Amino acid sequence: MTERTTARVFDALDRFRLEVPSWGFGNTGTRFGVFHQPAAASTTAEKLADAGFVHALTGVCPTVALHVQWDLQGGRDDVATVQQLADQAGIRPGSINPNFFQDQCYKHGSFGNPDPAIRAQARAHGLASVDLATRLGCRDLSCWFADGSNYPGTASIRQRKRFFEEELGTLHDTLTGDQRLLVEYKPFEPAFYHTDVADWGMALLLARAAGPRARVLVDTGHHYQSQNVEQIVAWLLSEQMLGGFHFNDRRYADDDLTTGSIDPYQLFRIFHEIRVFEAEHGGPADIAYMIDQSHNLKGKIEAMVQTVVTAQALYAKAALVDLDRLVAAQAGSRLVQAESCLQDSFATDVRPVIAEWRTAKGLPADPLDALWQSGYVERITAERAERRTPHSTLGGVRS
Ligand code: RM4
Ligand code: MN
Ligand code: MN
Repeated sequence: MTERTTARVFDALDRFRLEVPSWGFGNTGTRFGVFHQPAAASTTAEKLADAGFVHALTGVCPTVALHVQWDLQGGRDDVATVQQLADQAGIRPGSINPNFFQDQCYKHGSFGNPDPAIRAQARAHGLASVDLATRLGCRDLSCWFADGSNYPGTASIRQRKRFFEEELGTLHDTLTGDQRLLVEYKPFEPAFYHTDVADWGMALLLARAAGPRARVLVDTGHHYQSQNVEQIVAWLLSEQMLGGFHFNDRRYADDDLTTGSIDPYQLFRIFHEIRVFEAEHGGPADIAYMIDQSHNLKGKIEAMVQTVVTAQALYAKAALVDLDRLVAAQAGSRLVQAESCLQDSFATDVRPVIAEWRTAKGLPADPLDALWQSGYVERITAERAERRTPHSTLGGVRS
């Protein structure tokens, strides 16, 4: 590796930070069952401790996404404790994820619900979530809506769109400082006929209607098969509307598998689009990189560290693309030369230089190996085995 490539990778890794989800450390599964892991976290304290350990091993995960439903059930009363637990774990609260989907009242939707009383309930929860974000010093409110319908004719699609515009606007207007409202989309599940925020176009229009602090959140698993996700990313960048990501991989639907496990080239291509945009704009894009995964079979912490290491490698590979050569090849329609720019970088083994970067930062050169050597999982397994109560999310279903 030349000095120039090493410098590029070092530069890229210096900038790249990833947020881990608190819910990725608890017992979660599929709609068919949850295989309980004795080391899984069952309290917010345990989730934050595990997230802190991931940060200690990798050095790039200083924040943890919190779910109001699972981590801040006591609302304001929980703020001091959560803050203190995060301090102890050496991390900070990151994005705040309100619950617009799990309560019984949301059977027919939250912001899209035809019943004004339920919309008001969802509104109050949204506003309370912004208040929690403010108290915890969090920037992003990440909103995902399960809203939709299962049968044709059962819901007024345009009326629900209007309700969403109104409610998101109200939520948006309570944001302060540099806070942002992130609107996540998902094509189906739990709704199977129509979903109110089904794709990036709908999320974009709703975010625009909400106000200038709203952006789109791209969950990489929330697309139809074979959809070109990097094109969506490129378009959102060009519209200045890309707010962040939920990374995970998938083979079929919203599988929430570890990032890069099925199609690492896709995440590389996404990172490439971002890098080209940043190169053209002469500075970093304002993007929150977050993980949204559910590890049913792999060890929770192991899967999280593996995800971080994989994402870093793909980000570093994307930083190696020779943009001058690429631009020239594109301009001359030299297709194979242009394509090779991407493929050469993707094929480069960046692991040694990433290990060097980690060592230079005083981090373990191989975070997964450091995890295996640390005895951490064995220790928490013993500590947690006794007082285990299964943590069930989405009633056992996680998506
Ligand atoms: C959704 C989506 C959201 C997550 C919920 C629980 O599929 O990915 O980000 O909060 O699941
Ligand atoms: Mn998500
Ligand atoms: Mn999902």
